[in-house]
Amino acid sequence: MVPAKFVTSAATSSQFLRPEKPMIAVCGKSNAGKSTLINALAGQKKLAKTSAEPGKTKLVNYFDFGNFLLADLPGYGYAAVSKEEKLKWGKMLDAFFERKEDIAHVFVLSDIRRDPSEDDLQMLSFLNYHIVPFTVIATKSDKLSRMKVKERVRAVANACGLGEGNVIPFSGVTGDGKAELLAKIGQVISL
Ligand SMILES: Nc1nc2c(ncn2[C@@H]2O[C@H](COP(=O)(O)OP(=O)(O)O)[C@@H](O)[C@H]2O)c(=O)[nH]1
Ligand SMILES: [Mg+2]
Repeated sequence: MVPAKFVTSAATSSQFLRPEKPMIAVCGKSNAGKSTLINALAGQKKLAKTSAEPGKTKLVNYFDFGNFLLADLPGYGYAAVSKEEKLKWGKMLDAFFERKEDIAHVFVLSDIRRDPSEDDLQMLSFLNYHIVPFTVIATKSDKLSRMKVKERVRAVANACGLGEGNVIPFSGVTGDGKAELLAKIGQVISL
């Protein structure tokens, strides 16, 4: 695999890329582990910025992985932003998903230790409604024992109304789930 590269950031919908290869969008609450997942897939520590300070990414950041693109979406559901800013985000996400012909798949990230938030569930019903294919990634699996991971995958799947096979446990720290994620990406880009 060629090294993944940062392509560009979009601050407004007019700056969204028109991808010429399959694009997978990565979304989820601020702090869910989006940037960490992108770095883990790329095998680079600092491709996407990771931060302990949630809510910082307000841009759509595009990364080129050779045969596909990843779009790192602004995190939703961070309480400490103004109403005005939340509206702006909502509009940006709406505009992004409006171009669903540009989106091959969506990874919806959610911390494995928590049940999906209202925002996560809203995102999933939005994707269902617009018939955009997605996979839920249960992040930070290294925080739990193997047994707990299985238990939580079932719980997250249940809460999302999905089968267990549609929830992939993942850790950017140990690499748990990376093979499954790559297999999923392989499926998506071969379609
Ligand atoms: N233990 C552990 N921490 C993680 C993992 N993924 C992310 N984090 C931590 O969670 C915080 C937010 O991660 P980040 O990737 O920036 O989340 P983003 O806001 O969704 O992009 C950071 O402190 C990360 O180090 C993981 O798989 N395991
Ligand atoms: Mg991020």
